[in-house]
Amino acid sequence: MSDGTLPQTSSSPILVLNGPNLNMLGTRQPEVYGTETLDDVIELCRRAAAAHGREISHFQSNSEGELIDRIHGAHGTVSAIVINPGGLTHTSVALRDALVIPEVPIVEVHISNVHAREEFRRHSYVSPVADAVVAGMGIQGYAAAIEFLLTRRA
Ligand code: DHK
Repeated sequence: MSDGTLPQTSSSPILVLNGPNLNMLGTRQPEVYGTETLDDVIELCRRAAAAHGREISHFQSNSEGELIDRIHGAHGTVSAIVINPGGLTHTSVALRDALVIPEVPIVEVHISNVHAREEFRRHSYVSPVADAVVAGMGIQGYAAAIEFLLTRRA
């Protein structure tokens, strides 16, 4: 392809993105986010995808710009995106604008039930550009998102 990206096919990896503070899973407010780590999340995602003969790629950053750069890089190279934007969910128009660029299905995941917490967590800039939203299932929500992406009917 002229832009140097790989062609996007149905066998391209699913990109799992985690935003600010999710590198602290297992340590950070375990009563809210549980005791499992980001490594556990990635392993769970790998298994969920492998059950369908598929692979994931993953990226976590505490930097909004790095996440946006990774999303730009997803154009033409991934088949879908599973994203927990962390606190950027509630603040970032720029992240929302980036997510439409790859033109792939998107599932927004929240470990906690954001609707049962502070008022400011009820608004998401990402939800309007997501195909589905998962909240309150703990880290199992990531596996549910992958299962949805790999089994849904158009
Ligand atoms: C994670 C965060 O870091 C928060 O900023 C969101 C989300 C909720 C979660 O539940 O995974 O408000």
